[in-house]
Amino acid sequence: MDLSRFTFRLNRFIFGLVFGHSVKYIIFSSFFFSSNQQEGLGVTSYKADPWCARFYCHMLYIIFFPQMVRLPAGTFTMGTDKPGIPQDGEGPPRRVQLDAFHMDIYEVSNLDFERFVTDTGHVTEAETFGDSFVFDGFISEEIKRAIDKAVAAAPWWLPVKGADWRHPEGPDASISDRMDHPVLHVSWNDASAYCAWAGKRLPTEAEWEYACRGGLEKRLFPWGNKLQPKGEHFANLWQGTFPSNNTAEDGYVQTSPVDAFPTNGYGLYNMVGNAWEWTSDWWDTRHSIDDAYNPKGPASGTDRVKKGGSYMCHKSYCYRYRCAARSQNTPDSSASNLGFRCAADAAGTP
Ligand SMILES: [Ca+2]
Ligand SMILES: [Ca+2]
Repeated sequence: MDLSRFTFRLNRFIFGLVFGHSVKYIIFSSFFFSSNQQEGLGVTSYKADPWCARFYCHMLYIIFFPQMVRLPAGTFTMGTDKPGIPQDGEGPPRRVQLDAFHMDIYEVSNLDFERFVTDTGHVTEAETFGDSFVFDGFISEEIKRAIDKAVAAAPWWLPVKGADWRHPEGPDASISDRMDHPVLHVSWNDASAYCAWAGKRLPTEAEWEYACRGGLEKRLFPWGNKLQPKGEHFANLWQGTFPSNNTAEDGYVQTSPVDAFPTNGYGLYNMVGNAWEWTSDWWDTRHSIDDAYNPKGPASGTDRVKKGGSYMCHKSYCYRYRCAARSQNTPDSSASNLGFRCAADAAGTP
């Protein structure tokens, strides 16, 4: 463990003792700098306001709760020669070289997204369309009675009127006790708008997979090849029988806080499981086996790539909580298990 990661964890531990988990978010985010303008990586510009203390509080926040890590330049094997789901285009394996870049440590949380919406007035596509897809096991009977259509290939997905990021299971749901959970029901377009506001961008699929692997080469998961080392859970997935029985042995029936479960070797949380994460690439299942340098995916397409699987993934039907695994949705799609995190260029670094 390097010094910066040790300091980060020590600081989190001390503040965890002083402040409750959600209280620290309220104190450091909502109150002190809820009106701050973000530029660059969110630390470079501040609105003039009478709260000059905000500047120092923001700096403290950045020091004690850093939001991004710098991943070193490197070459890695993207994809796999042992695809779990071959039709997804998990192979062939190919050598990919990347420049250094920054990656969000956490999935973007409801609290993060609320700051964005407060600052910009952004209306998500789910809100514009008036509905979004929700797993039927989480929908109240009252709302379920009003739904008359489902997805033939996946009947557990139901379009729920009034489901959006503030109401993940429908209009009678709330996120008030889930502000540190990943934001859901955000389309690729919404996610791109958030990252642009934060002075960032969505990661390419190659960057996401490189980040997922955490410095390990040709492993299934961010932490190695064994799903549960020493019987411990390293990600928020589905235990039991999908879709009828969720035993939640990992502690969570639905999403978990964005800082739950151990980090990978790059200090990143929940790269697999919890919420699916959008990437900037267009979807295609055919890949060149040639070596690539900072690849950005196909020039065009109809769907965007998402990575990492979610709290709904079980090996029996969605063995996609592996770094090489991938899936896709149209850029205006949203659902109750799909979120994102942002990346940024590391200017001046090789
Ligand atoms: Ca779970
Ligand atoms: Ca995730």
